[in-house]
Amino acid sequence: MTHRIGSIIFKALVPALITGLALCGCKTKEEDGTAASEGLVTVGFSQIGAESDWRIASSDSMQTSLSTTYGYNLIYDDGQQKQENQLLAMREFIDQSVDYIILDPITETGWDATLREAYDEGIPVIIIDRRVDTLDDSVYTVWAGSDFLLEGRRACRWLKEYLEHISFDDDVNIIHISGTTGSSAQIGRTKALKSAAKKFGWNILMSEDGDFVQAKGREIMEKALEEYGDKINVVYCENDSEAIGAIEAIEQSGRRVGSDIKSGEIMILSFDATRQGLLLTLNGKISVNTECNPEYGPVCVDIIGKLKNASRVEHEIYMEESQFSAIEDITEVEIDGEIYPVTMVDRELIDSRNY
Ligand code: GYE
Repeated sequence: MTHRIGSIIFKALVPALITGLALCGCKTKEEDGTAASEGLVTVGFSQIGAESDWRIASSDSMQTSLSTTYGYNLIYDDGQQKQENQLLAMREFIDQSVDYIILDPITETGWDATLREAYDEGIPVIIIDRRVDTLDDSVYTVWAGSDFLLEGRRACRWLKEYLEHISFDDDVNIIHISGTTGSSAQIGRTKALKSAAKKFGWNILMSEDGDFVQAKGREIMEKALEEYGDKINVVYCENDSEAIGAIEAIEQSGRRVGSDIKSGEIMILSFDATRQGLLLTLNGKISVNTECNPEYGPVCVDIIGKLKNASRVEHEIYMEESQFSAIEDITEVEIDGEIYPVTMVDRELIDSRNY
């Protein structure tokens, strides 16, 4: 009975409510999507996808920092590894007149028109992690990310120091599993390897795009082992996910992974330094792991805070990064006169890793 009365009252009220809304020209909550976000800062975030542990860590960081608890309404869009999806997401953010747009661009080119639209609409765009290559840099407000070329140079310099340390005088034969072609992380890390190989006379036997994905890392390594077998002594993986795949393939083939390349082990170099990558570094399967910091949430909060207060924000912000190894002989690397320490990985460090 109670239920029936309630339902009658409801039926009577609905048309009145609809008429009321129509008369005042108001939109329903569903129509404008803002009622739940009133008083919050609305941020549209176009993420690349979920290809690696690093990427998942970066999404987590953003979702934690830009949550309603801290005054944000985060509209998260997963681009599923496609630039066209990211462009669509950006257009939607512009149509919704969000307060800020955050973009992690899959590749560097192709963003000019959409960024210009956001600029013309007065929506500040924060680019994180990878860079955009635009005709005019003022179409985005700020870029915060890593120095990928420096990361690559640190990795290659470590290898050079290590080879000297063990007096390795055989050929250095490298399999290069690169990241997504055209992404800043790939461009920088690959450039560093190519120029080090040229300078130090290392051979790059094979160079293939592993898309930052474990399965592709494994596939490329299987192919490399078939083609080059015992010749291979070093694998340069552009992230931990690819390294994990490469290690699986090497071990499956009966070869050993490790830094003793004089005795036939295959040495792995990797990037990111995720918890899994650090575990493999601690047990010697990854010889050196050059860190790439995925914790963009707090960085974005800081930037938005400054923009809201009209404080000065740098146009480029670099993330702080380290380099990890369990090989105690190399304690630092020098690049352009600058000394970069190599941190010894231990359990405590791994336990304190969030990702
Ligand atoms: O190294 C890789 C990820 O752009 C720095 O993308 C990022 C890279 C990272 O999928 O794991």
